[in-house]
Amino acid sequence: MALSWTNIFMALQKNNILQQIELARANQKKMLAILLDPDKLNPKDVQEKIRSLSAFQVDFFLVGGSLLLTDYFDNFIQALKENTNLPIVLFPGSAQQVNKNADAILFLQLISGRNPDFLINQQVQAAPLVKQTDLEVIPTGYILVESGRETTASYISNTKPIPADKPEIAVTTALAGQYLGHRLIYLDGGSGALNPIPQEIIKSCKKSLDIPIIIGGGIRSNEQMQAAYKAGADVVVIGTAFEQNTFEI
Ligand code: 1GP
Repeated sequence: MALSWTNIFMALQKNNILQQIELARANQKKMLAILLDPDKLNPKDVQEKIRSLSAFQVDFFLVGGSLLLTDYFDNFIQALKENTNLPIVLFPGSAQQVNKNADAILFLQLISGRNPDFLINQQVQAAPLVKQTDLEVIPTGYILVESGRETTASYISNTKPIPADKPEIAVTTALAGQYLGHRLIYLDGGSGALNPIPQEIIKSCKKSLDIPIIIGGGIRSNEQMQAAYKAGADVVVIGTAFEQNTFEI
């Protein structure tokens, strides 16, 4: 089959997700990513879910979760691919969640924690699996911030999130991530967080960092999303509110 320019352009786009995020940041364009957790959405419901998102300007999908309770991760990615042309980016809770059929992977290091398993062990397990794929690998400093109650992410990772009223710890951690070579910083309150990441934390990180910032966890309304953008988020991630169809416009 001859490749059309549209196909070539789409392929180029898919292999340059980091570049797209950096370009958007340089042009002060804000991005929206939707997190789909295979534990919470059946592959047969993917089509309907994608349809329900058509009113939103979604830039890419994140797929993953702290746990993996189901055995249809692969089918889930397939179902998603069949229903969208947007990039599919893995957001793995562990090395088990590497999948060759996605477009990219956030190669996460949980730098807010002091658990060697999520600082280096999971990455060592994942590296040979990633090597066998064509996934775009995006080194990402992942920072959990306290968000009102213990989240699955902090419980499962056995790490303490950064206190919500300590922006200076968030900034120094994020800066360390940047100097370690991470290309993105993801500040996360955790899925279903009671409170989104405080604006003070986003603002302080924005002021100090030269790399894009992703903000997620507990964003349930357009107002909260705009507040995160205004404070300096380059990408906002929404999972639970779209999963439960409760996002307030
Ligand atoms: C969780 O940042 C994501 O890791 C999304 O959080 O599910 O609370 O939107 P929510």
